[in-house]
Amino acid sequence: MTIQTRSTQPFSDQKPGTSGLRKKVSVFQQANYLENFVQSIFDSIEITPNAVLTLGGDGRYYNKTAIQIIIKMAAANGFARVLVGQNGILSTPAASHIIRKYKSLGGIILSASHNPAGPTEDFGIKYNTPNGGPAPEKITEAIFEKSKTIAQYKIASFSDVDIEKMGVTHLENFTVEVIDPVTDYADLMASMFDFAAIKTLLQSRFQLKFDAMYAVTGPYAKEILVNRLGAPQSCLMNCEVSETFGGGHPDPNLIYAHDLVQALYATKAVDFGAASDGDGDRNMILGNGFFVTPSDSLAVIAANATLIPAYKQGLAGVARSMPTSSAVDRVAKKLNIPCYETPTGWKFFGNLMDAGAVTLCGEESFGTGSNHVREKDGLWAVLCWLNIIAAKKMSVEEIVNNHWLEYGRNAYMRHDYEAVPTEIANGVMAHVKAQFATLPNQKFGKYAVKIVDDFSYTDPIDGSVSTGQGVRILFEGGSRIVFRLSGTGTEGATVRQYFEAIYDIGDPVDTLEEIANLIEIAEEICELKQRSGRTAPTVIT
Ligand code: G16
Repeated sequence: MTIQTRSTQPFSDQKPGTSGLRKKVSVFQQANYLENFVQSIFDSIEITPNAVLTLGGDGRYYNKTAIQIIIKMAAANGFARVLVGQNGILSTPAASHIIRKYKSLGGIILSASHNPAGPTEDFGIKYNTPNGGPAPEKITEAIFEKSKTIAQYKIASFSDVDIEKMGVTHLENFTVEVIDPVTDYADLMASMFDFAAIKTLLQSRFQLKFDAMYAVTGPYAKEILVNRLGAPQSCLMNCEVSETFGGGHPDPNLIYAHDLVQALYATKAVDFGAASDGDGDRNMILGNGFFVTPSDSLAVIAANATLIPAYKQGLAGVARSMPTSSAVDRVAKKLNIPCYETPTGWKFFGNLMDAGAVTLCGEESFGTGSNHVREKDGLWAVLCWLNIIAAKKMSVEEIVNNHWLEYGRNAYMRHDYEAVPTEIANGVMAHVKAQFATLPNQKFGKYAVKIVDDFSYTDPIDGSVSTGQGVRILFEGGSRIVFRLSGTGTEGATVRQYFEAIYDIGDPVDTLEEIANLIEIAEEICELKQRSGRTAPTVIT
């Protein structure tokens, strides 16, 4: 094979966000754009002899083109072997598992997660380290620095590798192995959960619906839920992977997973519903006519973890991102285990899991996971719930209501204002920060501000510090408002507002009123509607 060194010019916009580099497909299609970023990754790591690269994505438009380019660049940059999912498919949690299982030097995952797919929509790329998790900030910063000065990249010339057929292609001392994307992951799930109990549940009158939103989890759900657990084929909704995700927005929430919501709210027949996102790491859990907030889902899984074979010895600790409600903190307190509060971004959980400090982690943004991989894991969360339901023999609603009776309740809501012009969004955040000196002790009706800060985090394992991770306004009694700019949007800025109201055991509960009060106070403090001219959030979850 011939290796070419091609000249290139840097692009100024290759700073990885919360979860890698996400841009419109047309941006990635610019000459050398993808190549520059991939070379910047390869220049930021040490490629050892015999190094293996895991490669795959969520099946969205441009995946296959990108995979052929990356295979050729991996060959030119000294990798010995690339493991690529058949048809370029690997869900994010499955990629994490493959990286770990086959001791890869790292992985490249091609996905823009829950963002829509297609020629005019989004594409994304991120690098995961040998632990299977997203690269930590010191590596993503190094990649960004390299991208600013890159002058050349290396690429091998050979014909495209057939990634539709499983098998091995040898190109001199470089090998490409096209692997089954599902089996290893399905085997891992079978080793963790009580499949016999779940099988009995699914073969009873219990009805399940799983919505893959035309994205990557379709084949995984089919293998696990239908082939291995015996659920009827009719439990699968939108399970054919399409390059455009069926023209939809594969974000598993009450707005975008409307087919599933309809199935669970329109009839009494369906007991349990779940959806996953573009790359299979997010999840939404529904009971009949009942929505489980992601924060509550994490708390319920933590409280019942010992019912699941993989966690029967108990949990080492738990972690949640800062904007996630503190429902899981209550469980940790009762179990007498540590609970860590990290910035938004799954990468912050990696060190804690590697050090054995935590077993379960979760985020309000529909992400839940454990130390079985180093990514959040949508189908794993679905299996946690099925295992817990099978063991407790209760409905989703009963499980959550009993949880609130035992631990108290954290009412929660998030408002997203998407595609806000960047200067306006920055102005809103600056306006809030300008009030840091005056807000403490200020009263908004019955709500007295206790603490205001811009969240910063010192990693307890390696001591690295991350600042500017979101503004927290904490009221006497524990209610909170958080303001953050999203790190995953691809158009303008997304401003997120998070609201949490605390009810202790026995408190009278009026979640709607408390959250409505916090929403009003938030606008008074940040003036987002006033400054942007928006009248309502784009998405409410
Ligand atoms: C990514 C990260 C998550 C984060 C989410 C939202 O998820 O992995 O940790 O919570 O983005 O981040 P932001 O609020 O900055 O938009 P995914 O599923 O998009 O990879």
